[in-house]
Amino acid sequence: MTGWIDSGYSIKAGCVSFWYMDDTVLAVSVLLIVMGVAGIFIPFSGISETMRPLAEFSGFMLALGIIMLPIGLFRGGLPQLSSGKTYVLTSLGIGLVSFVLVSAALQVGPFTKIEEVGATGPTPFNVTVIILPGSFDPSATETYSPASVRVLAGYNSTVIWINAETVNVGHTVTSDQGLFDSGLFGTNERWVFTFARAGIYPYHCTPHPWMVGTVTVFEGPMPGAEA
Ligand SMILES: [Cu+2]
Repeated sequence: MTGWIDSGYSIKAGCVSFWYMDDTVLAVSVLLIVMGVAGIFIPFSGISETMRPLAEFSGFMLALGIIMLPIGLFRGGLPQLSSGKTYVLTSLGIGLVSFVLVSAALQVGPFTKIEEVGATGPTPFNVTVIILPGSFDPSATETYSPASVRVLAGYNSTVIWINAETVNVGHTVTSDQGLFDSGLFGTNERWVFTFARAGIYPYHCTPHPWMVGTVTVFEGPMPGAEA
């Protein structure tokens, strides 16, 4: 035999060819399997999130390739292998097909539903308050922006203050009730604070008392949460 992909002759130059392949079907099936595996592996490995919607289609390609593979391999008849090799190959084939079918039926492994990947609950996000340029000016009407934020404890109760001054000026986020104090943070710097309990938290800037804001924290069920 001259190579693995070698069809048409069962006896060539006195050498019995073990494989009776259909080159085209075999090539297409291998291509489908490679594309299917890649299409499943890449999204779920985290390399590329944008390919995730392709995963289910890739699973279909993989299954089609697995079905076509034996058709391509054994078109001219079953390979003349020793009983031991035939047993191993048959077992591997049945095992692979069973794994794919069972995992597809159970919706596990590479066939996990796309919407079930990642966090199951609502995704927490942060609230940002910008300290506007010119806040250091006593005549400034807008300083903390927005001046009043309403958050839900444990859901979006982490607040980020960003000093967006265009000149070098330090500001603070200081609780009127003495509950928290950022200390001075400069231009383009930020301060982060997470509120754990419900309440109304007025705050101000220590060197610029005209700068005032309020964080109102609520407690309750998370939006979209069950029970
Ligand atoms: Cu200030």
